[in-house]
Amino acid sequence: MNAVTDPWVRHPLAIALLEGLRHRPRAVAPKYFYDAAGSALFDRICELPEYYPTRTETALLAAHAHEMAECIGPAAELVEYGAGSLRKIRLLLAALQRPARYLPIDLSAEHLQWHAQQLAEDHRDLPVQPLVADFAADIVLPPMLPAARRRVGFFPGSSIGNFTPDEARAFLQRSARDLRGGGLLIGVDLVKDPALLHRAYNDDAGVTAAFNKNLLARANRELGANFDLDGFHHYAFYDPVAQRIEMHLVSARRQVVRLCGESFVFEQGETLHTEISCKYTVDGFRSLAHSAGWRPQAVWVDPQQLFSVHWLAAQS
Ligand code: AVI
Repeated sequence: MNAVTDPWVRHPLAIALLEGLRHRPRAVAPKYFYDAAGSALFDRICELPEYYPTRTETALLAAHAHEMAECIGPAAELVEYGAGSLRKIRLLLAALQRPARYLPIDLSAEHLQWHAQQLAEDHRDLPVQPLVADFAADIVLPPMLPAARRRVGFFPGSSIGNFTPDEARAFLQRSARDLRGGGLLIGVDLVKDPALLHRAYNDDAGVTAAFNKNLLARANRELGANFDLDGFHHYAFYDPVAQRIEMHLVSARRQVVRLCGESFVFEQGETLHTEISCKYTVDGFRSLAHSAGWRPQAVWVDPQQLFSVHWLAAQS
């Protein structure tokens, strides 16, 4: 089909999937998991007994919110990257002095608008301005409000792990530029026993599998593709050398999938790589942040050393 008449030419998921399926090994970026259904599945993952990051980070935020608020300072404008369901910011807001504005950024428009409205209703004095944007690339933030003293980023959940270390450095460089004069409070999952990591991405209830397959379900819903969800297996493993989880969809048999007018053959066992989730040591993350132009300062780690929250100060 010609590029001008191709109806999919402006659909980001179509562009990413077509590109990802044409190349070997086949891969697509994890940001495409998050339509409304994917965001809801991710919320369920966060509640799973096997998925320790959410409850561990939430406990760190709850226990140290006042120390974190001291680092952030009064009258700060908060920019949350990948805000999701806006749960963790509530713990910080309870401790912050006169926050000037809250700018949650997410790709999932519906999910973001709904949760932003709920939060605004619970914090009537706080201007809440949601931004539907992809922070994997440059974003344009509105000018700072006159009442704001500094701009501070909040990036919880170890979503930084879904970038390769090079992409993570590029994100940290962009955020250092956007948040100049302020800081970044960021959650980072730690290197640990591979068995514990394996369980976190292979839960008994199959929610992570459904989240992974939602990518295919989304292609069927939005692009009229004909992926057979039972024809692909969820496959997630920890690579202790690369210190990362890899998540794949593995074809259960030889099959042909139609997508946007093109046919794609999947051999039995062929994979579509859907996500990486990099794990860091505390020192490894601090040196990555330093190399991106931040000054790493306080770090909070739980007693079992599962998860870390870092306060990075921007160069002024
Ligand atoms: C959003 N992100 C940090 C999650 C993670 O752990 O990498 C996404 C996820 N994938 C499977 N389970 C959770």
